[in-house]
Amino acid sequence: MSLLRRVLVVLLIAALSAPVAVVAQDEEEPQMGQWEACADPENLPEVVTIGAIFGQSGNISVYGIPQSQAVALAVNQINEAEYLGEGVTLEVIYEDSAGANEQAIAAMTKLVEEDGVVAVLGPTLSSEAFSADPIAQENGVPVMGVSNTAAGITDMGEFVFRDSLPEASVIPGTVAQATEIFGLEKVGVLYGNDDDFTISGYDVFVAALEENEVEILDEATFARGDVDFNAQLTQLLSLEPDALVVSALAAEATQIIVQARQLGFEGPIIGGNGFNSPAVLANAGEASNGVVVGAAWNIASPDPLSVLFAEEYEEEYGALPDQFTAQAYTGAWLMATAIRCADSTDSADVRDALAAITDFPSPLGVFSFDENRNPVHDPVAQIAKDGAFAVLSAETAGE
Ligand code: 1QQ
Repeated sequence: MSLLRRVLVVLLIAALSAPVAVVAQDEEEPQMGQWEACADPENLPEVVTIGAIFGQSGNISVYGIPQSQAVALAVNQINEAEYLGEGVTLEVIYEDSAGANEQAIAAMTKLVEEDGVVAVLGPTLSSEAFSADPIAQENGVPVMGVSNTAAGITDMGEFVFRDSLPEASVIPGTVAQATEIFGLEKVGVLYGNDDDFTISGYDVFVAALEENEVEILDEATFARGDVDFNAQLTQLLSLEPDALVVSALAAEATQIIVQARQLGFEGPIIGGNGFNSPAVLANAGEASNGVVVGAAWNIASPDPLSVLFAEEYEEEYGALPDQFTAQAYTGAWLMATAIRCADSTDSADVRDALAAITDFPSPLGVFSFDENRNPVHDPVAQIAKDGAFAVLSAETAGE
């Protein structure tokens, strides 16, 4: 919160409660890192190093660059607050996975076996995680996905965590809400069949559509890197679906939205997590109006730590944060908290401390891991309106 706003809020509270104004002064400002479940650390070395693997080049960089920025913001705050103890600095070695499994494997191998990092954040894609995380698991180094949403990620082992809600925790609610608001009866389904996340999202969509008694008129597939979806879309739209349901990463999602509108489709386009980048809306332009997607976070969240994060992120980078940044920022704080509570750079101790985190206040809400190291909190359904994600309702959907 800016100083001015802070002052205004305090003045307002004081004015509204004059006889007990002292209460307002005592009230704590919302701030990260006030989770008091463990004592101040005393045994950490001057420099504690973790790794971060994000797709910072190529098509995936619309996710990976904001993720790196969000981690950097968190780490600056962690160091400023001396969260790991007096004179202790948290350092991050960033590696670019470029959306490529081989590159993710090379990055994880370097971080774990050469750099000797305490823990790793990332990699960006579920496919990369399935390739690279076994290296962390075998070496006993905790790894936390901050955007992996495919089924089975944490089944790789007890050192594998994620703070990103899986598609299975997000899509069913989105489909149920969209079905009700738009009165969906029949849809066409389009998905990438060469990526773990897009396949997993497809599986969850099919189950959710069945659950809501929405008929799947037909399905079509594509591969990562495809740019022309006219054949698949022409076929699906010839069946006159009420909505298109799409599981795709950002680059393909953008073209699918644009080309579906060019072919005259005006109905809702329901996407999975790949649609959650503002770059999809910006690059698709007006065509993105009516895109529906479930998320782990929306900027409209009234949670004080979410409001604060959005302000701080915007101030630092001159752009609004998105769901991926909220998850990456929270992930960095969670990992720092585990190191702080372990008061040790032993990876097994950090793993245990991470698994023990419950009710941690964060921009994602009050955060806990379940017994399988997956996040527990509520998702939010959104609709794209004039280039931004609004919370989905009959009103925002214009129905
Ligand atoms: C995954 C995803 C992507 C959309 C991350 C950017 O959810 O690969 O699991």
